[in-house]
Amino acid sequence: MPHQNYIDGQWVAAKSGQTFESLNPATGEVLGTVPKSGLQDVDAAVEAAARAFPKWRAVPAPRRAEILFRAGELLVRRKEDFARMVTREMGKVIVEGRGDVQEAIDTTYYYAGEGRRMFGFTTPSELPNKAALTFRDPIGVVAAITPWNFPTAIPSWKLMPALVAGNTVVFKPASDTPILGAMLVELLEEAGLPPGVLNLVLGPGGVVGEALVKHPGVSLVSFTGSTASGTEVAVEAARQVKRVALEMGGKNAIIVLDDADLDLAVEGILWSAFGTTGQRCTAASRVIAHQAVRQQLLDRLAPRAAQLKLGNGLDETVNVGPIINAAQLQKVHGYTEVGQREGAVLLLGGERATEGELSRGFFYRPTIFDQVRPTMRLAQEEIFGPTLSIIPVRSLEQAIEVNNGVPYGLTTSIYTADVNRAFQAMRDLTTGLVYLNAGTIGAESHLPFGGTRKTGNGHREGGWTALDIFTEWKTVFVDYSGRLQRAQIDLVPQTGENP
Ligand code: UN1
Repeated sequence: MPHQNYIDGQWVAAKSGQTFESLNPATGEVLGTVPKSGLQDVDAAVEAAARAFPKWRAVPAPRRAEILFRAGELLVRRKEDFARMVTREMGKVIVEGRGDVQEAIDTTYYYAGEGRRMFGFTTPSELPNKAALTFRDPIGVVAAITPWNFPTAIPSWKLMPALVAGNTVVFKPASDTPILGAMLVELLEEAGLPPGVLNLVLGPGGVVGEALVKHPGVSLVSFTGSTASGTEVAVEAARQVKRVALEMGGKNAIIVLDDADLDLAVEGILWSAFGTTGQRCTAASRVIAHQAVRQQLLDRLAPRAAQLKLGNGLDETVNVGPIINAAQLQKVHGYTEVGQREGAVLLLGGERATEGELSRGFFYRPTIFDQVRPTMRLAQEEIFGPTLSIIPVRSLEQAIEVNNGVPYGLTTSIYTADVNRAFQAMRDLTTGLVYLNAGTIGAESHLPFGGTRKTGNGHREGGWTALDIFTEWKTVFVDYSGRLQRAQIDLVPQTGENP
């Protein structure tokens, strides 16, 4: 089935007529052909979004929200179809495919609800007979540039708050998961979005993404992807004083203290390190283990990791799906070589899995390195694959220092039964998310999501905080005194009488 761009309410091919294929990373199967768009397609989409903006911003937010509620209902009904496509196009196992879609459903309903909230503030004025109030205004045309690892959830984090707030959008999904991008747009069209309000341009990030970021008609770029690409986005956006919200890399850790419930910690580590084949910004790629329990932990963890079943995620018995593509597989294996060169001890995996059907896909064995030092590249750089480093430490303080001593700051987990140490950790861990006695993944759509340091640029997606990305404050003063009143100058005496 050919998929197309969606511009100004029409499904259209790329102006150049060029196409590319979307592949199943588990099997190599061609899932469909999609437009390989260029600058002209981006121009047409941005122009359509700009034309639609004045009308869309004038629609009352509760009415905009009704379209989102309908989209949420449609997604509930089609959850299984979407989930199966998530598994086929992205590779994650089917339970996680369902989770991805559920997160999009939750997010869609949440922002539909915002249509009847989007609270502003009112506050007293310093002058009599004067009111002060604030409104959230939409910003304009939003470019939503999204990654392949959560092909429905992450687009929903951007599209839903942007739309409910009255912006119009040009959506550029990752070129590894274009069909899911098109499916999501089809669903929103069916839910009733007017032409031009949401536009889809498929194609490579280096062309389409870059053109969107550079386009003077785009007022806000919301980007999730690598820190390298996000930095380019920020530099270009700065030149044009565009609003920009970035969600980028992670190097998340699970801290296991000497009083931890080790069985519970093992479950959290397996899920966080090898779930989604480690391809989450929230994946755990470090375990910072107290020396007193490190060996016991490894004795329980390694055999369990070795038993994880690799394969096509549509098979419900499979635990770990493929890596997204050949380049990522190469990168992940490159880090195995880096770790060995740096002198870390390879305990498990470290190679491609090619037996039987696996040879058709990009499979890599769950990999564990022990005796990793915090300064090694293995312990500092984002890998985005099923590679876990065990870093021994001797105290909570050292664990916190190691945790915080990386360029990223998305999520941390700590296993301990000691309430004093738990609160100390909550205070001193400098990541955007912290989990107590749970792994590093599991963020919920109605709470702020984002990270410190090079993980982001200070914004938080999810929850009410995403509205700060997709709106700007307008402060309004209403003077109903009928005379000139000068702020800061006409000081009213505290007796209550006007001067
Ligand atoms: C991501 O890793 O890119 O907490 C997003 C989680 C998910 C979202 C992850 N709810 O892992």
